[in-house]
Amino acid sequence: MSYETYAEHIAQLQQATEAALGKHEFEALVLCSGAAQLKNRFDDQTWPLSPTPTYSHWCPLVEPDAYVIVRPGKKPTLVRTVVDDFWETAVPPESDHFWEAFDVVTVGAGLAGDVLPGGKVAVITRDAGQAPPGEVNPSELIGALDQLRTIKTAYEIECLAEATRRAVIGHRAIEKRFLEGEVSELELHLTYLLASEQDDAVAPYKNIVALGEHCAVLHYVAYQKLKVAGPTSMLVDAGAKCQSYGSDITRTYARGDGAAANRFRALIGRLDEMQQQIVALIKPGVPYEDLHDETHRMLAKLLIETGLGKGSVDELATRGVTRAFLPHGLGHSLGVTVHDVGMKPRPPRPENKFLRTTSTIEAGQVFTIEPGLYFIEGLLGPLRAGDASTLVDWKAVDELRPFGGIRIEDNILVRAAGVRNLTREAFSA
Ligand SMILES: [Mn+2]
Repeated sequence: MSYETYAEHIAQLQQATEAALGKHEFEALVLCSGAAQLKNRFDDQTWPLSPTPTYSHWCPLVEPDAYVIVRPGKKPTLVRTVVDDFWETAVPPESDHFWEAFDVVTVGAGLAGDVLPGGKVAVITRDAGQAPPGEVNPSELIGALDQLRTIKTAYEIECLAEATRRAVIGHRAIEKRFLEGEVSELELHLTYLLASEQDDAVAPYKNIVALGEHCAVLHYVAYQKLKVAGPTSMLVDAGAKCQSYGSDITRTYARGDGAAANRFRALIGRLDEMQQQIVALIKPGVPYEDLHDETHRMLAKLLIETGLGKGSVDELATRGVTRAFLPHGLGHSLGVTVHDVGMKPRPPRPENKFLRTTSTIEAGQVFTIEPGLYFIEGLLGPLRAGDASTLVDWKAVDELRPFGGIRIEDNILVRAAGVRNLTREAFSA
């Protein structure tokens, strides 16, 4: 990676940030990486640093007590706090492309205050209790800066594409290990980390690695050591980082023979097709929530065609049947945080309450498309007990329940004409 587009990324950010500072009447902006935080007050260990996202938008350096200072008409300053410490050291940055964009100032412990600007300053930090002087986390300015994060620069797209390629290396390794036979969730999780060259603490989010009925737990991270043999399923939802940018990819697999395993495998194939049909509907101007609604109609059709659902598409989509099989939202923005900001200008309609994305699709956005189909007792139990019970073939549900569920998730860049599917592109390379 050459990161030749980084200078242009900073130039665009500088221009847009100057406009936001002018509008909200600030003379300078201080973005704080954050302070080292104790895991709890009775412990002497600190959490790995996860910097303030607005800081990471400018600077990929992961160090505590670093500051990016933005002032109209001036080259941005990067203040580093360098401490003489023979116990610990920060992970060095993976490349040197960013230093030249800043005037770099190095200070000793606790001395950053000497070089930070005075006047009407906005300070954005994850650690408000340890903030330097200024107006801390002004909400309107944060809203404006969050908006900037929704349309990716060429540099950000390059980082997200690379983060996707890195994750796909892990996905290939975990698929291979799963299909080989007897294996535990813990071993699969570690296989992914090793192949994608990541420590658990620096992955964009904790890997979701589930076998069998655990695939029905949407955020399953309780990796068990128990070795599982024979026909079963695996759901793996795991990403990787490039600079500060993270990918977020899910695949589901089935292993072994038998009527139930074969039926579940066929269902994975159908959901995979459906996911690509949703991606094909993406274009600038379409409200994201419309895609989510269309997903429920497509899922209703899939349930009927695979023998899980009975009745009409309309009944299944409007009487809560599809929402019991697919409770979460269709996707979310990606960037320096895995559920990135700025694409939820209003809450979703009540029946879509977990949808994180309600903005209109625009060129330059990068978001996930991640439909699923799960057998979650807490949602199917009430459905089975209610009026809509006759719309489901419960025998088929009970046959598939040990496989937990399916999710297929890709990372999508919207372009003026069509999309670039960063995930399928990396899998087919
Ligand atoms: Mn996701």
